[in-house]
Amino acid sequence: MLNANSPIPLYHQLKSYLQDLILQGVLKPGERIPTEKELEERFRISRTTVRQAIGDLINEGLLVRVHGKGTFVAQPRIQQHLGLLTSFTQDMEAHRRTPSSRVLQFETCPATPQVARALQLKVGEQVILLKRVRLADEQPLALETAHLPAEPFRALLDLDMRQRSLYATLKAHFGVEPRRALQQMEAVACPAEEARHLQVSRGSPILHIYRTTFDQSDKPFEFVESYYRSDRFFFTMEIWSK
Ligand code: 16G
Repeated sequence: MLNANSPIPLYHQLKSYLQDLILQGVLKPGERIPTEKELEERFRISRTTVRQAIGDLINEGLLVRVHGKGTFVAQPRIQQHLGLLTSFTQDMEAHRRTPSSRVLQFETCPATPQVARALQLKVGEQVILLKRVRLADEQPLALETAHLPAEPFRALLDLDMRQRSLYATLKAHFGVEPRRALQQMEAVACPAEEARHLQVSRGSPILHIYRTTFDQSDKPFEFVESYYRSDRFFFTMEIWSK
């Protein structure tokens, strides 16, 4: 199957072969791929060649290595369009995943300078803090800490936010809908507490996002700090020339 006389390096041929098996669904998400030794013997190639091909596929996010267990086909990542203002629930439903949340904190607290600036409040004014681990099919994908002005949203605190969409609830109970958002995104090394909630290794790359969302009257109604698993999401956007 691999051709030693081809100008295409052997590691690249093996990589393309494995890539095709994954993209065609022959190797399924979560399935263990053959060991380095098995690939070496099957294709009569060196261990270095096998390692190079597998290493590339790990770096590209198609495979994941689990220490002591082997190398597995990665779960397909969720595509998020950066030009569309959607909720976590809508994103998951679009990918036929079942969303849920683990509520870590849901209470009022005084606005910090950062929160006050984003929500156009005074420092120390009461805000609702809602900290949730966001899951899809029971798997943690993101950690979100939302702040909303306590007035007019105080009645939110009586609701169980484990199975609810915040945006759908704001619309149903308060007539508030997101119209635009300012979003900032950076890659960081995952801090310890966030790593524990998201079941990733501490220090692994993660997306740190800030979003301020504005309603129909262009009033900011939420300021959210999120950590999104970079092994579970990728982002697309449409860009235009000047
Ligand atoms: C998204 C938003 C977050 C919003 C949440 C509402 C990002 C980075 N964040 O996750 O700001 O609070 O959706 O989701 O996209 P929900 O309506 O499902 O609760």
